[in-house]
Amino acid sequence: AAGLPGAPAPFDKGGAKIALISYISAGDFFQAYQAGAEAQAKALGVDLRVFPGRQNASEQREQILQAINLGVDGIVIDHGLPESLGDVVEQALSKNIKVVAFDVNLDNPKIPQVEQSDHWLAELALDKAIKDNGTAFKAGYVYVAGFAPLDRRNEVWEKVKAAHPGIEQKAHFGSVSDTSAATTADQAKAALQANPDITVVFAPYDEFARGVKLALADLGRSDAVKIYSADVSTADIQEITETGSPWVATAATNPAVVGAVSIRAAALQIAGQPVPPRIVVEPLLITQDELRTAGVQTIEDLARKIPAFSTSAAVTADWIPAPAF
Ligand code: SR1
Repeated sequence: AAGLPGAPAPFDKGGAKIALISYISAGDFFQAYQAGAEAQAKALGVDLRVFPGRQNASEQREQILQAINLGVDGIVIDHGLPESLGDVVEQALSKNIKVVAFDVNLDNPKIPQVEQSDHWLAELALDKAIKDNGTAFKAGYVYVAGFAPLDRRNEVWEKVKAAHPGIEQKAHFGSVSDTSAATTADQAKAALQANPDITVVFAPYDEFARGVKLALADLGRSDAVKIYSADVSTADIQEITETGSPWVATAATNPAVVGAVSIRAAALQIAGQPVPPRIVVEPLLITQDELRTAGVQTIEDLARKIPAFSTSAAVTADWIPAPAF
């Protein structure tokens, strides 16, 4: 790989090696995250080794060991189960491999944590739900415990329910797998049939929202329920803006930016430069009304309307070139 003249070693000569080790690779969010990581790696002349995630904790451990054996300079760990990663991550650190965590709490001061400000993200979506529906409604909630971003969003949901006793959670369901949307759709269908008075669903992961939307379409009830979510992709924008869609708002970052930020955090550490312990990419609220009014059909349209959506000033330096998304 080409070097970056004037950059600190090893980036001046090119060929620094970073492994991206994901727990989940399926779905729009994770594909866009990976694409952003690849774009930033290319701009830095980094040899990026991507290990696909299949929601398999022992496979992810094995991949970390493989990356150590490959002699990588850095490892980005994207989601995962902290309890199964601690010892292998320690092995990497002991070999002076720099580690960055995205959305997995490795609870180690040597490992910077990248996140999307999940508390704020949930607040944005839930403030909008309250603005649209008031403070008394029957809700469905899609949540799977054990994933750091979902656990953080859940803290906000619990606070909102405590602050507004008129918000009654009638059903809780959800599934994270390589078929999250389809499995969640089956669960949502049963929950919505059993609780026909649900008018709002908080589904803070786009695969969840897609599943709930599918269930409502199957039940012929898309006009009776509103969905508030997290995440955005071109496919999501199409589902949100289509005629009669119950998916009315989402709070999201650009996942490609989060991927790029994760690589920059690893690169800065490899170059021996400081990185803060918590690196946050700020989300924004995206509503169905705004998307339709502005004629936004794709992520690229969104980035053109809101330039801040495609950049982040987090963990950058003048020697780090901007990625081309
Ligand atoms: C299963 S965790 C899914 C979430 O991870 C990322 O933080 C995305 O925002 C997605 O909602």
